Amino acid sequence: MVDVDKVLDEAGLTNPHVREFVTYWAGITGADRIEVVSADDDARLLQESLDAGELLPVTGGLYYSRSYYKDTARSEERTVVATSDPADKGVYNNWKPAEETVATLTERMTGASAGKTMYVIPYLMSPPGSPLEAFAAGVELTDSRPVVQQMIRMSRVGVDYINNLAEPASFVRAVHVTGDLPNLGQGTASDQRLFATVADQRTILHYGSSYGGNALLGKIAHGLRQAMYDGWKNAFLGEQFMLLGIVDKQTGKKYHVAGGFPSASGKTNLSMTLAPDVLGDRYYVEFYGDDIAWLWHDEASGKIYAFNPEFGVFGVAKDTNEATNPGALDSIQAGSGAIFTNVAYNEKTQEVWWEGRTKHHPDDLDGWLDWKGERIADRIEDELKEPWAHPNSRFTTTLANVPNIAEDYDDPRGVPVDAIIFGGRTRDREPLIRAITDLAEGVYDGLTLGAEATFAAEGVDGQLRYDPMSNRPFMAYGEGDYARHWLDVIGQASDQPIFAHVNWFQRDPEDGHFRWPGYRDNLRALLWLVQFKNGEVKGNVTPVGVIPTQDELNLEGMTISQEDLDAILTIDVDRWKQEIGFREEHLNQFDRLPEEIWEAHRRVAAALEEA
Ligand code: GTP
Ligand code: SPV
Ligand code: MN
Repeated sequence: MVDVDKVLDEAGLTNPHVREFVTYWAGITGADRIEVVSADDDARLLQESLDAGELLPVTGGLYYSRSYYKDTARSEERTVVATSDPADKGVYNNWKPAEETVATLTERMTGASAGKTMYVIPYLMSPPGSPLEAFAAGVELTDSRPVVQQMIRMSRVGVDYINNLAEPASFVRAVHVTGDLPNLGQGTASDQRLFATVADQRTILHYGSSYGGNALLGKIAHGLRQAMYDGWKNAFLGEQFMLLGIVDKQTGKKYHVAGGFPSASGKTNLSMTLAPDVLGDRYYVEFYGDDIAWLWHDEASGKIYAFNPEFGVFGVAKDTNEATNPGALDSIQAGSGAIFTNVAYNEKTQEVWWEGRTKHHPDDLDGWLDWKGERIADRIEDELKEPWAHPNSRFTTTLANVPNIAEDYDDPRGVPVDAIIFGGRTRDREPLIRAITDLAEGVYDGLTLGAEATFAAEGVDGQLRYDPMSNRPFMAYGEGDYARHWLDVIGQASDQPIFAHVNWFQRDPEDGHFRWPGYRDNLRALLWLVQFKNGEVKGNVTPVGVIPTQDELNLEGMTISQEDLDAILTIDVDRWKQEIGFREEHLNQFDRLPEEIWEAHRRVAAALEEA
């Protein structure tokens, strides 16, 4: 049995509630050793992982890891939110009673870390000193060293964050036990994995994975699911949002845009975007966050404020290259300390590669291993077309490595939000951008965000589904209550953000090409939105919002066919009428959906009938 007190004393971990929590779970999991970590331990832990072969070296002081081949994405089916109030059950949160969930997980975790080290990671999901700091402290226990290295990049890690809490007992208790990955029955009827956020106990228990979204508990489980629940009870919003600033050098003004796009649908790309060359003299984009934002009403200014609770980026590798996202490449260059997961790796040259990194894969196959560790040169005919990297392969790097990081990204006061945008992968119907000026219609738009699912979750790629506010996989409570909470939080602001719906993914039904070039050009749509909010352009009023006219959208230096432009700046009324029927079914599933949302729905439906 480990002498827990001795380890905690030596680490200077004094918070008695944390000590009690660590002692309890050390007993359950049966770990052989306990180690308290801080960000300063990073170099030593990396060396230990290299020595143990858990990490492989990448040229330039970077790192490579491979996760078990059945463990490469979030598992939505195995993820639950548990509370002791059945009224918290929603359509998407996989609600379970707290007591039985804790009992099941305690049983699965019993003795499951035997022979391993249990790392104690005290962390903070917030810039220190923020108004929401009371909800940001947590302690993750994990039996995986690579999880520690990732957490050190993704959150602020050190004992001081939990020793000096205003309320010493108020921290998220997060336990991660990897389990015996080859014997968990992933995807079968006897799947042993279970990922639970016991929201009303502020406890997170995840068993059976070492992949990011399932294992970095500060990020998705705390930063999103738990924050969403805490926000409901404490007047803030925890959302899967990117957060960026647009600086207009000519006027000296700065605008902040928060945006919810489903997983692997462009948040990282947009928040790191470079202005198109022709607009670069006047505008630039500043990065605040690419995956999570917490939003609240700031009484002093009457505005909605936001910050990014994370400390790093866990970005999709696929298609990241000099043209699509030079900022991301910059953030993972030599010296950044970045960690790659499940991309292709060359064991001789220690290089990495993923689909879309370059137009063609490297010609010389010598030394290249695919994401499963199999030699590419040995592939038989049938396997040649298979990707080298997993489609959900990722890179992990700290915010400070992002070249367009905003100077005030760490400011605990956050930044005022001028616009909230929603968007997903939608091959038809959704125009490039439609602005929405009414709060209820904006919230209604978020609730009815429909998109094609991606490889960020197991087994659902390409499927069309509704994804409220892009939070479907992270929903903590019922959708009707969630809508009410959104109306209440944003409704408090006297100076409210404008809403908009964007779509970079409309396709030509004939040959499937994207009608809008996307990436850097997406800034053009956001600039129009800012101008519209400022009253500088009027747009075309349609039943589903205001769309830019072709003259208003700045298309200088850009190539797009007239046919594509026409398609993305118009509304297909018949297709939208059909959509209204689907939305009605979708919204009808939700208990206690506010009347304001139904009114918004009926207003849009009636306007379409008249169109
Ligand atoms: P999560 O980290 O899973 O929450 O994803 P994310 O929303 O941050 O997604 P990300 O920005 O990493 O983009 C995922 C994929 O979408 C990448 O393969 C991008 O290349 C692609 N993508 C991003 N923006 C655009 C765009 O404007 N047009 C097109 N066609 N693809 C895009
Ligand atoms: C997502 O899937 O939305 C992510 C990555 O941001 S993960 O950490 O895997 O959830
Ligand atoms: Mn995400």
